[in-house]
Amino acid sequence: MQSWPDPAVPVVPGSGPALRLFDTADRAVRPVTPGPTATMYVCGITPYDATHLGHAATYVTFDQVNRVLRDLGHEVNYVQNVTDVDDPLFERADRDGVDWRDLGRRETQLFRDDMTALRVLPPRDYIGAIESIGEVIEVVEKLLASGAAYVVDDAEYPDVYFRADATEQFGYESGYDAQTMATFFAERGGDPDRPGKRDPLDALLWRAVRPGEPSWESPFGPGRPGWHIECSAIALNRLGVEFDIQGGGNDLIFPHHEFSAAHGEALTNTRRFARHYVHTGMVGLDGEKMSKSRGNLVFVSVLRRDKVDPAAIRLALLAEHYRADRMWTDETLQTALTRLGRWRSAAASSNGPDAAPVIARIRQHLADDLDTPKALAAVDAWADDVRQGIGTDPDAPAQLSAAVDALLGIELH
Ligand code: 5CA
Ligand code: ZN
Repeated sequence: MQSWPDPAVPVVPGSGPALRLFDTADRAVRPVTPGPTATMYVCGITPYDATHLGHAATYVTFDQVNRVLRDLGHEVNYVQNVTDVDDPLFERADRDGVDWRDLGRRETQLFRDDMTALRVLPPRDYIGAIESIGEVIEVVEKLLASGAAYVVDDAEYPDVYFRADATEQFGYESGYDAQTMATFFAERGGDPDRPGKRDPLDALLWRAVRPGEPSWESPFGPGRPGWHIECSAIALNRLGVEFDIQGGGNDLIFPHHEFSAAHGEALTNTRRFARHYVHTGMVGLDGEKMSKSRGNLVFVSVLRRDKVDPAAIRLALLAEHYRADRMWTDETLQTALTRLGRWRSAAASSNGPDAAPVIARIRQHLADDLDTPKALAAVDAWADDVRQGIGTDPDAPAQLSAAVDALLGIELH
């Protein structure tokens, strides 16, 4: 699929400390240690209700990771998918009397426009599920051949499943106990009661065609891919195993990322699909997680239509730590608008205090598990000084603007 336009990123003189991020699997903040090219896979949208502020928060977070890695001199090979074949998409298309492919295309385009407005750097490879069906078929064949997968004994619907016990280390990514796994599996798209499965936790790899559902031919019969194998195949084929960062919201910790990892490890006979599993907290509205099923959504496109500056939306999303579950309120946006105004007037001043120590602080806080609240506070303090007439460096406003653009994705002029 087409990605979206790449905004120019200013080069900031100097360099910051190495990036450390919380790893879900190890339950600790650890250094990210990529080679010259860092590799990152972030789970993309299911295109039927894009882009709400929860999505935006997640993609802005990984954009921060991308920006910090680039600032450290790495190339970033960033891959993202689009789940453009899935039940919720079909259901929405049915409800609205539109073709599910058209709905997917329209919502994906809206998402690209929103990401562009938020100055999120595009993935190098942006891959739809439809485009990757050949890749999925290939890996499902391998999993069947190795015994990691099996066909259920059902003449009508011979679905293919992955054995949860195919890898020894299964469960390491989430660290959840059996009860928690069972609960989340049932809540998040799993089918524990499907007759014929060997273990209630076994995950769907290939769904045999049902009447009225789209399907593709395969050596194991016509059907369509399961969810986890889509991300597994797309990541594996572009980044290889033990890529640097697997990302998404914390609602994907289990079963999605556990199984994506297990599929990848079973396919390659390795023990660790990604070196870091990074998860964002959930953004909510009115006391509840923002989700399509609850319908309590605030859309980036609606805010943009109401002429809200996208830089303020981004700043609002960066105001709290990415791992915190948090609520979006009118005040969140108001605070960001005020802050953006202050930063912009300071950036437009003819002089200010030396920018170098502020830039060093921004880098230091971002490297510390993306501590954006502290990074933003460092810019606030500089802007306050400018307002009070402290500082006489005529280059400081332009230097700080360039750093805020490169490191935080916020344009100040
Ligand atoms: N297509 C799958 C991933 S392969 C999917 O989860 N799609 S999604 O449209 O439901 O979500 C897209 C991304 O936004 C995922 O990383 C998800 O974890 C994240 N996300 C969804 N809701 C929220 C929320 N309320 N707050 C923060 N992130 C969210
Ligand atoms: Zn995914």
